[in-house]
Amino acid sequence: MNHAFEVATSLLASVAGQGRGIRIGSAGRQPEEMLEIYDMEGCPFCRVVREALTDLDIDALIYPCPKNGSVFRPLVERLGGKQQFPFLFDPNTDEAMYESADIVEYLYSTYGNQPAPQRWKLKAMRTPASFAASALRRGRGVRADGNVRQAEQPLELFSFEASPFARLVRERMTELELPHILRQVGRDQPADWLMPPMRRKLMPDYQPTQRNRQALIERAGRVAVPYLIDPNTGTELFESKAIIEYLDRTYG
Ligand SMILES: N[C@@H](CCC(=O)N[C@@H](CS)C(=O)NCC(=O)O)C(=O)O
Repeated sequence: MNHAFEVATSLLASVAGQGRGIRIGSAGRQPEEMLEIYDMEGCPFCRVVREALTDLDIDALIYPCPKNGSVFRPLVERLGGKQQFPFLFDPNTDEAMYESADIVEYLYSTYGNQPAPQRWKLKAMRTPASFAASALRRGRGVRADGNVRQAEQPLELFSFEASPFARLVRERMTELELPHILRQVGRDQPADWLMPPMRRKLMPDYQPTQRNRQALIERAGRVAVPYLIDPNTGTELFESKAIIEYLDRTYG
């Protein structure tokens, strides 16, 4: 499928998201040990949880559980009793739970020190918007590809939930059942809103304030999303198209 077309429908899906999953608005305390989330990129309920993670600026270990997937699905059943997604396990408190609304509330009260903001609570708006985003992506990031090579160590993806480019990579990682650390690169200052090429021209001395943006500058010399680190092969790269091609070549 044409990459530009995929980016366009992914952008429409971000518009459907009503602005959630772009900026950091409720950052509180970071979990000491990484939260574990069993999810599917294309699941509307899972999306709402990932939007909250961007708002709270919390990184998480994602275990993709696409339909027909055989890698992490059985684990969820062992941990929680059924195959339903999203499913959260917090190793800091030993809390485990299903239900996106409960997970969102738990994340805000435990790590944001406040109740979930209204835009996560208004179910009548939040849920149809998330379904619309999934519909626009026509079932991508929901079904396992089968015949995949497993990654021994989790990959790392620098992403924010509403990035149309990062979404395409997350979809592929779900289909390939690749566990990954989702590093939040949400926006927390006006300069973060400029597209990277324009920012390089207009603001050569751009200094990000967000921790993962600073880490990206240090590691890769610039901030652009998505950025993939694969510790299994020592590969690191920018650009959604190149990343998807790399994932297909290496794990597909
Ligand atoms: N009320 C639940 C609904 C969760 C739900 O229905 N998730 C679907 C995926 S979108 C699911 O787990 N389906 C079972 C499966 O994929 O096997 C929530 O908000 O978390």
